[in-house]
Amino acid sequence: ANFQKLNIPKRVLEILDKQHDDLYIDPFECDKLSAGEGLVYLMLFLFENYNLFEVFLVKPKVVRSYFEEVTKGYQDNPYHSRVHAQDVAQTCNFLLSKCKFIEIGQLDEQDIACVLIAGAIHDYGHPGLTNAFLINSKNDLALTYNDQSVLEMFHPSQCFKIAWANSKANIFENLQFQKYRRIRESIISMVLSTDMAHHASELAITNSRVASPDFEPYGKDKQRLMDLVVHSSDVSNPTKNFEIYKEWTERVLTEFWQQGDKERELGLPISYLCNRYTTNMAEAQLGFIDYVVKPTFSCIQGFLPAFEPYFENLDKNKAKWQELVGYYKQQLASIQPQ
Ligand code: 8BR
Ligand code: ZN
Ligand code: ZN
Repeated sequence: ANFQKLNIPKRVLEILDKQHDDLYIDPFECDKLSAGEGLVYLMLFLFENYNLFEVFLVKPKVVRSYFEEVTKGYQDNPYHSRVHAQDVAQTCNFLLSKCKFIEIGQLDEQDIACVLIAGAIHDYGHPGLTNAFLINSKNDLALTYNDQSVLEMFHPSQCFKIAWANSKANIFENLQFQKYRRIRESIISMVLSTDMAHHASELAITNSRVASPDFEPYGKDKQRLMDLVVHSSDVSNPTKNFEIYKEWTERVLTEFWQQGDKERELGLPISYLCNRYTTNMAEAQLGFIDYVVKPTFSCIQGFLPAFEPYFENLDKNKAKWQELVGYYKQQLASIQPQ
């Protein structure tokens, strides 16, 4: 691989070289050093690393333009920003590479490309408001998608449109028809799997597939596992260093609380975790780890045993939040509505 030709700033390239498959890379630092182009550099680096320019029959220039467009579509939300996109794509690469999903699922270059692109685009155009808010406020997006996985339908739809609207940025243009259809289907499947409304039901099915005697991670179960890898990466904050995890948590709750303020103003029901006067950040994370993240990564461990050493971070981080419950309780007691 020749990373020099990609024109990635030296300090960013050094980090990517060393940490492109590391769970503990600092995405905020990367973004800062990249002047907002972190997602572009990450994807260029990974395209070169896995020879994906050849899968798509495109020049780096086209890939650069495409992910510049994708980056522009991410609003500056506290949580659902281009940094989250970069974080999820890079966490997918950690699972592909360090946790050996490529070997275990016998992923070809096309599959690898689909997983990484799905991670990069999965929250494109996110308005910083949840599906519930969009539905309750009769937002145009909810009307367009009939209240069904509203955002998760919107993100990939926009990302295919920006490719076809601009041939200088169309990474799909040179794909043969059938190959394009398979890539498109796979990416859409992975982004739809990030809808938390599907989490419990899909995880139950995937668990039973992993435990089944005819489980085929490299065959009939491969797409299902690719879906889980992207969904897991989306909820992977609690598996990381506490410092970085805490930053993400403050951001996700800042975004939720801004939504809660809007809901209060509009007389809509205030969504779960969105009430800034009653939500204890530490308690919310204890619940998120126990009911969402642990079951998700237990399933991941079931077919990617190399994840095992990282699983204990969940309990370490739980212990840190446990110590903070009292602090956040005091904070809540000191603020009054209105
Ligand atoms: P999205 O990125 O698609 O929104 O999915 C992640 C969801 O998990 C969030 O919307 C939120 O409901 C929940 N969540 C909680 Br609670 N804490 C989180 C955290 N620290 N990081 C990410 N998601 C979190
Ligand atoms: Zn999302
Ligand atoms: Zn996300």
